[in-house]
Amino acid sequence: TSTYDAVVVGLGISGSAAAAALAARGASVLAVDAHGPTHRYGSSHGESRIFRRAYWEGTSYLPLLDRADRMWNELESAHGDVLTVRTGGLFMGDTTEGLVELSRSTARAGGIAHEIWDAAEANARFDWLSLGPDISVLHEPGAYTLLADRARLALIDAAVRAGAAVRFGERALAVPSTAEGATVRLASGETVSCGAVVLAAGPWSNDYLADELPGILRPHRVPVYWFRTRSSRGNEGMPAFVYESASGGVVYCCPEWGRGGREVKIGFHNRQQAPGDPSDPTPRPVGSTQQAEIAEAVSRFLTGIDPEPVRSAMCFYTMTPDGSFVIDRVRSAPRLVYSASCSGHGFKFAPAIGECLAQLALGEKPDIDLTAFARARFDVQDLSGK
Ligand code: PYC
Repeated sequence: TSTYDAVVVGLGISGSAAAAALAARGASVLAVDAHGPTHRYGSSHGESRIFRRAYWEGTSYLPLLDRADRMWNELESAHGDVLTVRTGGLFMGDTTEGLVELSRSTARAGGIAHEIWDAAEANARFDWLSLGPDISVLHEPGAYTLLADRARLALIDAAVRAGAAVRFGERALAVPSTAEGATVRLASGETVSCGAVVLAAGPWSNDYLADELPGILRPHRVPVYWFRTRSSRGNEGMPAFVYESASGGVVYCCPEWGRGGREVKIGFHNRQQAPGDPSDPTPRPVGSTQQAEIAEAVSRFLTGIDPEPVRSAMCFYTMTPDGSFVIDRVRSAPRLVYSASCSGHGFKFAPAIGECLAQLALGEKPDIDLTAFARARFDVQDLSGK
């Protein structure tokens, strides 16, 4: 039996970051993923993600965001290749309440540089935008786009350079643990012993944590679309953005760096699709009603974008009841630590979450207070549906 200080289960963005953080601390690490290095069945694949700090979801995320921001920059310098594109970000919506007002309140509380524009000003600055007069805009110049696949591979690279062993196509079947350590039974037949297990299994988290988080984690398949810009300048100068319409739809957009700089990725952030079963990785075609809905949203305010999507894909959002994260230790098995789900907005936090997981696994107190993300907040609710 091989022995490690820690085994990481899942090499999505959080597990990759945890493996890098553990190895950087000198721990011996094995990290496994059931699929290949660039598989597209989970939640971490694709070209781009938004990094933003004027977080409408609340100020409790700011310490993790600040730390993640610093760590993305350090990773990019150490890796020596482009991992971020400095696009800035626009957050748009109804003037009186909602996403813009909440983003503004976090920006003020966190001292985050921002400007508030009216629709006419935003429309004048960006010829692809045609906002109605009731829409206000928060511009966060420091927001950016993360090159998602590259960033994840850079973390895996950092983990390997620091001594981590990484295995793809290797499923962890079970993770029994004691007070002193844990065992990981692998599908290849090997059993590995370790001081702690980091569970970062994204939509597969219920395979390991169903007793710890009964009924709490709900994986949903969410469609993502790519559209072409109409301008000969492509997506040059386009910020990442999120738009909340009065009817409640929240649409996000990332300019895509590759494919000649002509495409943008767009999707609904808050539309819950049918729950999805991550044990079946067969790609699902996106339904025509869903395509029509997103095309309608695009044609409403994005006059510089052709409303016919050129491609689509599926991604998993693993939702918790409050749309936040769960980062904790298993109550009855403290040698098992986890980041179980990020409700569709966790990618940007990954280096900071990975560092917290590494600290928990090594028995240290995380530098960042994780109380807001603790499992205990669900104790008063019976979510099991039994
Ligand atoms: O957190 O900004 C975000 C986001 C956009 C799409 C999915 N998550």
